[in-house]
Amino acid sequence: MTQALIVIDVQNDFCPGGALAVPGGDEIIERINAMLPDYPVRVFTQDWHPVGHSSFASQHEGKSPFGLIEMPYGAQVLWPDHCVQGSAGAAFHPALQTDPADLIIRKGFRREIDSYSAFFENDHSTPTGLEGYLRTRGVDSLVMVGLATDFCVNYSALDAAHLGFRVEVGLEACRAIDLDGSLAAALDGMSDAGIVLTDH
Ligand code: VGL
Ligand code: ZN
Repeated sequence: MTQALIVIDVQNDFCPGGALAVPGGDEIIERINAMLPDYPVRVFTQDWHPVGHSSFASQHEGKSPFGLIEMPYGAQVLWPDHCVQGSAGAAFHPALQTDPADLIIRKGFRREIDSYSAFFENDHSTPTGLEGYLRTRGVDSLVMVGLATDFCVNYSALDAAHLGFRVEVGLEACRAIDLDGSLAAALDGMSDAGIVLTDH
């Protein structure tokens, strides 16, 4: 078994003071740094949106952040402008050790489509390429940590499980946005999909 650590979106905008701050988002960083040496394969993701991305409430007249709209691919939560390509908010948190990353994968770079998952964009069919990278490196088991538990970690873990990887989510190294019960729903959904939720 070859196990990869997948570190999801530990970026300034998802940490306190950021544009889409996840409560306690920076509290997980020391734990993630300490986990890195234990894994032979280490992948980091970065939410990486162009200016004017369609998931930004600012692009939809009369809409506010955390509202919902219908996109061609289904319902989409609207967000404050965040993780704009090249901005300070899109950078990794400065306390995160990034040198050990084998691969950094960016997602959400197509203006018309959001991408929560590290594997597929929100249409559930456009691949990011991460599956091929992991398979060609012989990875069959994943440990996922990062931000946010109920969005990008959740969708990444579900896609990975559907693709046939063994998946663990280290909940102590994740923090949630928790919009209208989204954390409880995500935990239930991950358990139902056979994802192992641990105290890492
Ligand atoms: C995320 C909302 C919008 C995440 C990314 O990383 O969980 N959430 N973009
Ligand atoms: Zn985003």
